[in-house]
Amino acid sequence: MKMKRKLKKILLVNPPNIVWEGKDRKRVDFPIGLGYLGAMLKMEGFEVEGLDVLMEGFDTEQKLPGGKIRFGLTDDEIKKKIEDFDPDVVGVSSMFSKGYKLAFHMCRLAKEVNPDIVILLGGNHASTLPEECLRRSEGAVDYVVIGEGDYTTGKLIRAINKGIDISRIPGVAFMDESGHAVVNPYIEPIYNVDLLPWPDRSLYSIYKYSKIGHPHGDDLNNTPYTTFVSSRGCPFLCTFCAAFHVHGRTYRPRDPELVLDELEYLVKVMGVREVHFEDDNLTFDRERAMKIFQGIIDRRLDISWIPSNGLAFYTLDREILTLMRDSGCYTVWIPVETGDELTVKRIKKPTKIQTFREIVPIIKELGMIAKGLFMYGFPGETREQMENTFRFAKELDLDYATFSLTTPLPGTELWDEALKIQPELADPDFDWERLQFGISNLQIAGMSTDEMLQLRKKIWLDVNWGLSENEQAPDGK
Ligand code: B12
Ligand code: SF4
Repeated sequence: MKMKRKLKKILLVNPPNIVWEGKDRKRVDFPIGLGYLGAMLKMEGFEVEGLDVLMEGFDTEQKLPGGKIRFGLTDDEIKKKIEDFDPDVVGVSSMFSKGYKLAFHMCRLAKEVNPDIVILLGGNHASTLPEECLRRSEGAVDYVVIGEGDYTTGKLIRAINKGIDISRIPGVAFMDESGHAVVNPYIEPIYNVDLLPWPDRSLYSIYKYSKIGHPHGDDLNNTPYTTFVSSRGCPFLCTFCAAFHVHGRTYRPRDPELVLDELEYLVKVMGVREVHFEDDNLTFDRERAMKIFQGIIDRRLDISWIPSNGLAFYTLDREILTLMRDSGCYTVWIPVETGDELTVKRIKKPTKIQTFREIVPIIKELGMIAKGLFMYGFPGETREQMENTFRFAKELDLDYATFSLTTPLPGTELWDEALKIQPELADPDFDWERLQFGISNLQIAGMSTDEMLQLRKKIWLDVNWGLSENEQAPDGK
């Protein structure tokens, strides 16, 4: 595919999303992936603006059929923003499978404003299913950027500008002139992540996210806060996890001193008082993590922080947990997933159940909040195995626990397992909106959705509030 254009102005968009009424919570955080992309594109000489439709229109809700609510700016408001900036390229993030329709809708809106706008789609869902995104977006998406977009996006736009054959740009998928999807070879992970510019936090105001205050995990002690990434990638093979579709299986840490420089800048220049680490595995390299935590203390950054996404639990002990507490960590999200020995092995989670028994009391004793993440309803899991998880959740005596119905994400081993039990998942037009952790209506555990939800309600009320299933939880869940 060859065409010559002069593309200069790029709008990077976090599209509207859906939540399921009463079952799901609206959340929005500084979209750090787009922040990284914007920083690199600016460095490469492009004119870049950001539009976070979710953040700008957080309180704007529109009821959709089937108990869903769309939130984010309205179509007219989105179009007006696009018209005002008048971009040559609109890059849309398609991170979550369940948000795929609205990501495509966003692309269509941009084409309605100006059919000449080149539309790029990137993020986890787009990287997992590039061909499908091209097909199902019905012409609204021109190119899918697969994997880390930091270098590929600029390369692609420069190639279009120079009229270079796009099939020569790795990490890109597109429709050829005969309407066939072409998926170029994938890129290698970015091994030296220290060479990347810091995410551009002026593209989406961190102060606005702080004002909204609905972050990942709901923890927020101090504002302004921002999301932060100190490493990319996780080498483990958990069967339910989709993170590798973008970040691969190679752990790529940033130099701790450079991480601390960015943190110091955020504190001293931007006034940041809380940091949410979105690393898949913040403590994977224990010594490196300790250097970062010690550096927060030595540089007197005086922040609060949380590991919002992931910790390698087997690296934790009293020494590192004390340093975490002393450097400002106040909540530890604990990815327990299951309390059933057989299930731990089946899902390939790199932890032992006994570790949680040892670590949770230390977290609490040190004065941090211990919150547990559990999953139940794995393919073939018996009721007894689920009960093992629920009993374990009670035994751990956590400050809070969430229970997700196991939801297979595309391109994971869990998806393949679920497919064997539920062949309808192979439907090429499968509705990805169903993949929501609170309501997943996939019958992968040989139990009805209602039964699964009833179990969830019971355990939720019991573990978190000591209430029976006929009572109402104070958090409304
Ligand atoms: C932060 C996060 C969130 C935040 C998002 C906030 C935000 N706006 O950023 C919140 C809390 C909202 C969230 C919620 C959920 N999440 Co989440 N989340 C993440 C997490 C931990 C980190 C994402 C991140 O910042 N990565 C770091 C940056 C640098 O990478 P990146 O975002 O991927 O961006 C790079 C590329 O993707 C690409 N790129 C990204 N966007 C674009 C756009 C264009 C145009 C281009 C060219 C390139 C490009 O370039 C970037 C730079 O290299 C990921 C795990 C992961 N490792 O990705 C899960 C992840 C994305 N989440 C996931 C899921 C399932 C969910 C939930 C559905 C779970 C639930 N409870 O129901 C919810 C749904 C939310 C919703 N309402 O729909 C899955 C998605 C898989 C899928 N196929 O759906 C992931 C991959 C987790 C996993 N381990 O499987 N999440
Ligand atoms: S340890 Fe976490 S990030 Fe790594 S594969 Fe497992 S769930 Fe995914």
